[in-house]
Amino acid sequence: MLIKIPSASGCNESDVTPESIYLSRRSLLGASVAGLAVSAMPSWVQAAESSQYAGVETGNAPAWLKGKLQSTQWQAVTVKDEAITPFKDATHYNNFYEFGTDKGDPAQNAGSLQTEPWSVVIDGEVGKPGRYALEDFMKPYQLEERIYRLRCVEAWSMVIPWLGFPISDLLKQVEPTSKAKYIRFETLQDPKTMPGQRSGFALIDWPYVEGLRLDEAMNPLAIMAVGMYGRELPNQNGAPLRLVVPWKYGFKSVKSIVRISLVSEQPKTTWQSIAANEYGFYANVNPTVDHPRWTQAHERRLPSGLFSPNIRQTEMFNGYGEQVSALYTGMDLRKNY
Ligand SMILES: Nc1nc2c(c(=O)[nH]1)N[C@H]1C(S)=C(S)[C@@H](COP(=O)(O)O)O[C@H]1N2
Ligand SMILES: [Mo]
Repeated sequence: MLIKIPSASGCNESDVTPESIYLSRRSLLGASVAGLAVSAMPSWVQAAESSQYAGVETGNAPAWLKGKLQSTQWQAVTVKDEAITPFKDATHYNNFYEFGTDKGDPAQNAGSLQTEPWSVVIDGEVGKPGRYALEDFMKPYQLEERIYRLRCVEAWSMVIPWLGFPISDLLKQVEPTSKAKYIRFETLQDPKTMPGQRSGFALIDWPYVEGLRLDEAMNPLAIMAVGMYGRELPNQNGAPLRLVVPWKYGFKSVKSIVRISLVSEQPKTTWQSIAANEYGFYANVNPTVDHPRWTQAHERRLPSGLFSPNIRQTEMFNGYGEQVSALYTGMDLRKNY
């Protein structure tokens, strides 16, 4: 479900919104215009330095992002009657093996990550290859808020309000050639600031790599995020730039990206390289295909404790089937897990 909250600027939503989302927002608007009009805009439009969410640690957004936070115009909510995960949990229960393998390690260790200056290389099958300073790379993009479920392959989940822009906007900028069939993303490799790469968590052949088929990347739900909870991304969540693909297991959503390549062959991705029988390239959330060592039928929604485990049924495509199932027509999702 996608809910549109109108912006203050009054610009036409079809100017900035992919059509499929635009349409579902419209049908919803038709149903309850009055109810939606009340919360007219994200609060950071009024007060750019503070978040509308409770318990959010104040950030220190770089200059290029401050302006973008103020002009964030759309809020697409894709969860209904599900609470947003508290900021504290979303930032202290992480997977980011470059900073250690325990859930608390990234929060503890990722302070060493230097996110300014940051540059992004665009290469491969593109008309406009190059290395861009992040502030230049980001110039064309209008930020949107997307409230999405995040389902880890380990069977826990959260609901996170991201700030980002559709990958389809990025693809328009870089101009893929006709040979481009996949998009490949690479995380920073810097053992000086990433202790997990020094200790040589021997399983992983750094840098962390992920990828999507080009049509998956074009789906309006697939975004590149630069913020969450109305502020910049905390380092442990993949600052300054990460992928968010809500219908796939969390490991597809690669963090701290330094290189984006358009390629003709399916890229070799990190978890698939480690254990191809457990982690596939597609990694679509699927309650009917179990991990070899545990069930994927249900999940623990964080915060979750001994006395309130907060177990939920896992949904096909993490609840986004209406928007994405057509990408997999005719594919055996048991084989292509
Ligand atoms: N570079 C990199 N990206 C990564 C990971 C990682 O270890 N390294 N872990 C992945 C996994 S398994 C998950 S579930 C999500 C977690 O994102 P979060 O910590 O922001 O919730 O990040 C993904 N991206
Ligand atoms: Mo994960």
